[in-house]
Amino acid sequence: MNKKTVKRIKLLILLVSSMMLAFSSVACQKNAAKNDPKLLLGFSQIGSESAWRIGNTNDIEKQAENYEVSLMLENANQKQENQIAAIRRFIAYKVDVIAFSPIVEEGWDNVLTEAKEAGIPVILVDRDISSEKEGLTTCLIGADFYKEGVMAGEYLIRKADALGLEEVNIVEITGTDNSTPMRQRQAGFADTIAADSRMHILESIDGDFLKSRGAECMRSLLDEYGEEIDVVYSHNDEMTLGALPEIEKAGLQPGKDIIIISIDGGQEAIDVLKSGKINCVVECTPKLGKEVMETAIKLKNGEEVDEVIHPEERYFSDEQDLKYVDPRGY
Ligand code: GYE
Repeated sequence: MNKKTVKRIKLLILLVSSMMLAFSSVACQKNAAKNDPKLLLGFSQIGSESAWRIGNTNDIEKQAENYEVSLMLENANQKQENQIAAIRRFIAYKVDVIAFSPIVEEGWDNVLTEAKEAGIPVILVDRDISSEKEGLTTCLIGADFYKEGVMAGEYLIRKADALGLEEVNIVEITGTDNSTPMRQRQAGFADTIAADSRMHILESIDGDFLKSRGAECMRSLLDEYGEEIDVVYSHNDEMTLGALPEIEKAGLQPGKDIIIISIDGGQEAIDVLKSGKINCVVECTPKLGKEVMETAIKLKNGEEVDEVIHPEERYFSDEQDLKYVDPRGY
């Protein structure tokens, strides 16, 4: 090899190695961008029992995308044990923040203590927990269910006045036993009608927020009380939509022979309200995703968050002009 060739080979080696270096640094940068720590949020959803719940899941997914949050979403199919297992997986995975909608209020102390010990903040979405222990969760983002019950009760008092009713016999189809919306929708309604001596609750029966259970409950209530029933107060649209055909099968007209009051305000219930078979629907919005993402980001950054965030809610009823109700989106 002459000197020239050796020089050329050296140059080539230099060129190739510098190209390799440049290439690997680009690769490195790419990798860094890919692993750029996005907030990792574990969310345990209750299930898919209602249009409300499906709307809530969709909104959380949509807002996670908007806020560029990596979402680990787990659906518990209506079982508390599945939610507990999901939260344990989130802890093992070392997510930045855990959010969950507790199906019932009791029974979370152990798993939430584990989350606390792992230093992972927990956001309650939609429903609350009940615990003797302090500091297991950071905040609650969900509706004021007590106020929803109050709105339902106030509507009924106005309706009874308008119709000049002297006795008002009510049957109540309640949501999942021991869940926050069940407890508070019941309490808000009961407290509101308590001072009105016309009002009597004949029976409260557990419909578990399910359409099929709403139908079953209505059949058994009709068997028991028949035409004595003046009002059905149902804790969600799904159960209401299950109950209505049963009332019709019994030869009664919902909305006329029986006053129907529902909660959620999904599109299907609003359409039925417009047709006159439901009298009042109290709104409960499932669109909690934006607040959840903003709160999770604050928690990751170690910022203060509000302890309770309640969305604004209203009611729709046969006292109003319903022509201009916006599409509900759930
Ligand atoms: O009303 C019902 C759903 O927790 C507010 O759960 C929620 C309730 C909602 O299944 O439809």
